[in-house]
Amino acid sequence: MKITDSAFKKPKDLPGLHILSAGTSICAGCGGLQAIHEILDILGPKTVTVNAAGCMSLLSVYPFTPFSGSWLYTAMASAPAGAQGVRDALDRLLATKKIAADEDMQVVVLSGDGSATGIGLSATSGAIDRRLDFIYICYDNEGYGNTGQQSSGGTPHGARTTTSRGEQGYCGHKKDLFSIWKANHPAYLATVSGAEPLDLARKIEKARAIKGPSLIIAFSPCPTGWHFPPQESIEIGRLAVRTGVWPLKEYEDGKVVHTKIPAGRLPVTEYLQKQGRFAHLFHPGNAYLIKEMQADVDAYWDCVEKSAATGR
Ligand SMILES: Cc1ncc(C[n+]2csc(CCOP(=O)(O)OP(=O)(O)O)c2C)c(N)n1
Ligand code: SF4
Repeated sequence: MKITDSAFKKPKDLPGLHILSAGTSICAGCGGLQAIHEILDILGPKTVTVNAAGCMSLLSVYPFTPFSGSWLYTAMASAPAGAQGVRDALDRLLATKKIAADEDMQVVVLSGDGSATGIGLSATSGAIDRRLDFIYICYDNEGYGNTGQQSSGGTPHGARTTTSRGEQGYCGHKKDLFSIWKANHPAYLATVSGAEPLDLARKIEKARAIKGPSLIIAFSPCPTGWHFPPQESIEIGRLAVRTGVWPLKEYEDGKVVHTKIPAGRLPVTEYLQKQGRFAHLFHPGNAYLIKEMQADVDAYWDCVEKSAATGR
C-alpha cells in the first residue's frame, strides 16, 4: 500500500471524530494523549486496546472509560501476550461464525517506552515471532512517567530525570526501538508525532491495512516530566521534527523510508532550551554535551542523505 493511495491528502481529510472522549485524568498538554486521540480517530471504534501499566492505564478508572471500543489492562510485561489472547478469541469467534466478519476488531497494544524498550520486550519478541496481527503503539515520553519520570530505556542521553539528577543528566543512551523491532522482521514500523497529524494518519491507515505485527512509536512531549508549560506541547513536537531530533520514518518490505526530511534543520538548542529537563546543559562546562547531541543528529541525517544518494 503506497502512501499516495492514502485517503489523507490534505488536513481537511482528517477525521474530527474524537472517538476517545474528553474529561480524562491525564495531565494537561500531554503529547502522548494527543497522539492517541489522533490514532484512535483513524483506527475507528472497532478497536480493542490492551493497555500495559503506565500513564495511559489511568484513562479507564472503573466505572468510567473514555474508550468507545473495548479496553483491557495488563501488567507492564505482558500486553503483547494479552493481545494474543484477544486476537485468538476473535479468530475463534469468527471461525465458528459467532461473530460476523464486520464485527471483527483491530487489536492494539498501548504502552509507554518503559514497557516497550525494557520490561515488555520479551513478550513483544514472542508476539512478533508468532506473526501476531496487532498494532503496538508506544507513546514515547522518554521515561517512567506514571511513577514520576524515572530514567527508562527511552530516556535520551543528558536528560535530567528523577533518577538522573546529576549535573550531566542521564548517562545512558536512548534505545533504538525502531531498530530493535526491525531486526525482528515485523510487517510495518513507523515513527509519528501528534504535531504532524497528516503524516500520522497515513501511517496508521497503513498499519491498519497491513496484516501482522506493526509498531507505531509516537513522540510524546510530557509537560510534567520534561518540565515545560502544557501549552507548548505542540511546539515542542514540531521542534523535535524541525531540528531532526525525531525522524519521521517507516519500514515496510525490508526498506526504511523517511516520510519528512527537515529542510534547513534548526539547531538542537531550539528544542533543548524549551525544556527544564535539559536546562543544566546550558550551564558552564556542559556545552560539550550539546555539541555531542548536535553531532549525533548531524551524523544521522548525513547517513540518510548518503543512502538516499546511493540507493543503499
Ligand atoms: C514489573 C513492574 N515494575 C514496575 C512497575 C511500576 N510501574 C507502574 S507504571 C510504571 C511506569 C511505566 O513506564 P512507561 O512504560 O514508560 O509508561 P508511562 O508511565 O511513561 O506512561 C512503573 C514503573 C510495574 N507496574 N511493573
Ligand atoms: S506524566 Fe507526562 S506522559 Fe504521563 S500523563 Fe502526564 S504529561 Fe502525559
